[in-house]
Amino acid sequence: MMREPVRVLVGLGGNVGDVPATMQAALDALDDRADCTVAAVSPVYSTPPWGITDQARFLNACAALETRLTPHALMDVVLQIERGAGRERTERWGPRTLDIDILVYGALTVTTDRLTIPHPRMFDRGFVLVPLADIAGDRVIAGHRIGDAADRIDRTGIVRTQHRLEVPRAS
Ligand code: A4P
Ligand code: MG
Repeated sequence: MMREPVRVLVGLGGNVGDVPATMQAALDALDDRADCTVAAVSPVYSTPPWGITDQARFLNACAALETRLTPHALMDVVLQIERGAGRERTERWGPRTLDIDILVYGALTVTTDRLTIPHPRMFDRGFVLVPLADIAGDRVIAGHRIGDAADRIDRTGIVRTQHRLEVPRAS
């Protein structure tokens, strides 16, 4: 069945290993699929750890995708990519090579055991909102304009890095 592509926003984060390389590999893997294209990628930010603060700083970025995958199929793909990056689930909010959160899926609201979209904690987090505003500042999610939410959020310790992620080229 052919579905119309949907614009999806994802957050990428990690604090173990060569995180920019892991993020780029994840974007390439998503883009290699016939049912998914990477449309935009934010700069990479260095961010203080949130939740469990006694761990290394994170690198965070956001990307926009165009995909025909359903939300749950995309979640399966994301989990597979996280596993491929050597992600081991130990503690919630703990250290990780790569975490990919589905922040927004078109205008859809999803609330199942496995998936909550829009991501329930995205508006509490500078490490999500700051990079997201770079690629989707004018998007309105649940009544909040991303750019305005990013302007209001605490950005203590959040700094833009020189790491550059590339939008995979069409081939
Ligand atoms: N899940 C439900 N909804 C979603 C969604 N919209 N996107 C489920 C992705 N996953 C979703 O996630 C647990 C399960 O959530 C998934 O299997 C999926 O079925 P997880 O990745 O195993 O657990 P987690 O990431 O440890 O927990 P959680 O609550 O997702 O944590 P977050 O929110 O991802 O936070 N500090 C900084 N500076 N930067 C970070 O990137 N990340 C975390 C993790 C903590 N502190 C951080 C950062
Ligand atoms: Mg997660």
